[in-house]
Amino acid sequence: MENILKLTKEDFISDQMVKWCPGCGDHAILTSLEKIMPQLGKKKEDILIISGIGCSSRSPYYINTYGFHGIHGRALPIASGAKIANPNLSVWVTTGDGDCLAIGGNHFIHTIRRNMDIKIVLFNNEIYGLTKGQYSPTTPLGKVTKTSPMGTIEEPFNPGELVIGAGGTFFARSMDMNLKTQEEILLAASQHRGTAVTEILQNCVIFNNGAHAYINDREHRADRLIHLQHGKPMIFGKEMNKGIRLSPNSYQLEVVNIGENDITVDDLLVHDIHQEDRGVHMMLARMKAPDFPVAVGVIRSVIRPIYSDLLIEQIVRAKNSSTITNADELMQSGNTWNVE
Ligand SMILES: Cc1ncc(C[n+]2csc(CCOP(=O)(O)OP(=O)(O)O)c2C)c(N)n1
Ligand code: SF4
Repeated sequence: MENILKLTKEDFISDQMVKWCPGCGDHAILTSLEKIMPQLGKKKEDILIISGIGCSSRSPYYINTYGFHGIHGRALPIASGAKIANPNLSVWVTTGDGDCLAIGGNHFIHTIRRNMDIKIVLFNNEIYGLTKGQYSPTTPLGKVTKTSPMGTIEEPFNPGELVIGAGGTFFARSMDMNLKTQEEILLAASQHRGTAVTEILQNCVIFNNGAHAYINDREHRADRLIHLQHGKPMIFGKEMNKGIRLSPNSYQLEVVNIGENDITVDDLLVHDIHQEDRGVHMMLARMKAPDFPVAVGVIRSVIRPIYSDLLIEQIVRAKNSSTITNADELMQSGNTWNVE
């Protein structure tokens, strides 16, 4: 038998030619996934990667595990079925903002509500890449695209808000090129029992180049991103002199400068990923430029029973409380009638 402890990143590199555009953020996400796969402690045949349709959804070809390239927006029902049929599998879904939040939006919220034990990696380039630049549910309001020549007139979804609002047990966010944070987050997602959603802000160099540049350019990112870490005060900024606290007046988050108005590190919020109440996590997921830094890292990780455990328990209970022992007895039980 294969010694699972000896697997390395190279074991997960497939022989398929990667067809993403040079410079696409998907390459960095793929590298992160290949790197964390050996750390799942699973045999390759116990890892399943499922996708819908889109550039991002090509990932199952590029990772050497079992995989399934499904139809547009339908990765999550396929993944749910696989997990129920074989709860031992580590089931991953790679999906885009169009695939997951437009056509697949309904499956997304219900997968989260049920707390299916599935790891969802949401590549968010705020555009439809594969179909050449139509706007998606995360495209910012007013943005000119191929299908919004005068600017969109729709308020976009914030995926974090959607996840937490649907009762999500795990939400994390990262930037495609920040491999260290990304790997840390994907590993945390892999260890979470329940629906773990990781949103990765991904650059589509061809149809939405620079969509995340405002928060991620080298010069400004220290002031426009905050890396949240469990148990640590929420500090950020080039000089590490800014922080997030709950305003004593409005009970909303606010950015403060450490050292001004007698504010010290002790006044800042300390990040607690396990806080049951959704309030602060929701506010953290919603933070956006220019008033707030965008939060990366694990924002929420709480424990709730998972669907497949509850289902198995229920099947055992049903079997134990029934006098029916086989399919023939079942067919002959209850209301039966003859058609004459
Ligand atoms: C039922 C159906 N509707 C529409 C399409 C066309 N289609 C394929 S991929 C896609 C959007 C992909 O965008 P996204 O999920 O954001 O992924 P990206 O390509 O940006 O990674 C669309 C609309 C399809 N394949 N099937
Ligand atoms: S079209 Fe965009 S998302 Fe698709 S491979 Fe090219 S750069 Fe990446």
